[in-house]
Amino acid sequence: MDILIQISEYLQQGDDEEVFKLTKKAIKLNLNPKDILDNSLIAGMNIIGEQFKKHEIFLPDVLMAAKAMYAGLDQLKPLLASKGISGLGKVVIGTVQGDLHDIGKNLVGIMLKGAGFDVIDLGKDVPAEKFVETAKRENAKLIGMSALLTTTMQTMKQVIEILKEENSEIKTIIGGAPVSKEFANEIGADAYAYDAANTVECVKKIM
Ligand code: B1M
Repeated sequence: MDILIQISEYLQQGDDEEVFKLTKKAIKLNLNPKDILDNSLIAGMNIIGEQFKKHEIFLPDVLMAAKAMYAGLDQLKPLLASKGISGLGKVVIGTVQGDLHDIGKNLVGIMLKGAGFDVIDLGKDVPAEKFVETAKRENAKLIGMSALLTTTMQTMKQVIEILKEENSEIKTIIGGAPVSKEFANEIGADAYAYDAANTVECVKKIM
């Protein structure tokens, strides 16, 4: 069986040891890291999302799949971020308050670092004020926010409102599964990105 399909299947079974071993093997076989990411790890996680939605699997299964995702992702990290340039400017990123989903946000951070941005990662469950305070203190030009829950997207709006009230020149980019270009326009975000690679393109355009 194709090694990428195998990785995806072990991820769906929540088998982090097999995902670790096979991702290592795929890297040794010189497979493109972006292919390993998209066609095994993210593909597997998308299936998990669908099954969870249909109540075919439950939260502990999703947690185990997330652990397995990290077993693969941690090995891909240095390869995805290997360009090693820096100095394109500071970006503050985080997952918004109330939201504990950080896999996508971490991928965005990896890709931005790889493209040469200085990334300050505030982690997950980040309140609106913390995004703004950190960006101001660090003299960052951009705030990047991730949300995976429809209920947490409104924190993005709060950040933009604070920036507007302060007449700040700090720009914003948003992303995450429930977020859309329309929502970005509605709340006045400077950009919306649909995945980590697209984030790099958008950030380069707006900075
Ligand atoms: Co949860 N979860 N989860 N979950 N989870 C979703 C998001 C859900 C869609 C599943 C479903 O029902 N199909 C659903 C949300 C429904 C909704 O609001 N519409 C959901 C739910 C309901 C929940 C809980 C409420 C479940 C519960 O407790 N009953 C709970 C909430 C906890 C909380 O946050 N307060 C919960 C918990 C969890 C786990 C902790 C078990 C785990 C997260 C582990 C972790 O992140 N460390 C988890 C997971 C893994 C998922 C799914 C299955 C996968 C998310 C993921 O990591 N995808 C997810 C289903 C899905 O999204 N299909 C689901 C892989 C990742 C690479 O993609 O994060 O989309 P993604 O990021 C992409 C792009 O979106 C984009 O680039 C990334 C790379 O391509 N992107 C950005 C993301 N952020 C960006 C920021 C940018 C730009 C682009 O600019 C800054």
